[in-house]
Amino acid sequence: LKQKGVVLWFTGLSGSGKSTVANAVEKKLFEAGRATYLLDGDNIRHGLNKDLGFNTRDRIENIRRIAEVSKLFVDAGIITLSAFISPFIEDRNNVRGLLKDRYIEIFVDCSLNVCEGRDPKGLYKKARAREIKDFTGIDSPYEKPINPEIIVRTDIQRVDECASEIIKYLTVNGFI
Ligand code: GGZ
Repeated sequence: LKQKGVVLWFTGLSGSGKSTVANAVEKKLFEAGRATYLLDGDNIRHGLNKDLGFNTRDRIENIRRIAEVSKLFVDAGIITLSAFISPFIEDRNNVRGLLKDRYIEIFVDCSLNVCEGRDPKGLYKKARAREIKDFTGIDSPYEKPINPEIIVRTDIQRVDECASEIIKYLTVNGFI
């Protein structure tokens, strides 16, 4: 009896906590004995998508490829956690269209102010100084989700609360 796969699609600003929350969810799923895989900038933008940058065209192609890879993992029955800014509504809707009922959108909501205050890699500082261009939230847009399945607020909730909320959604809706 094969487990049904699903993608947990984390969208939000740089520094919002997508990877952090996704890692916490993955840990809980691992403890529950579920097969998971986490896709994020570290394993995608340094490999498969290393030919892509951050202009609009490249971001669209980045998300398109990630959606296709996510679908392969989902077809293999794996709970796939994909954590990318994915700033455009149209692109996220295309992912939803590809994954159908196997797509769960999670808006990792955190104000630009708080994300910029965290600035773990100093990228916001560089973007403000015009040392890097097309930075999301500064000189490139982020379109907030309109009807995400789940919203977590990392500026007011602890990581563990966010992760628990997501696990609860998966349980209540029969995904796990
Ligand atoms: C946004 C950028 C940029 C620009 C480099 N804009 O916080 P991080 O560092 O670790 O995560 C960000 C990551 C965003 O890549 P994604 O593949 O998630 O973006 S998208 O879905 O929009 O294609 C950030 C870093 O790459 N980074 N330059 N200009 N983030």
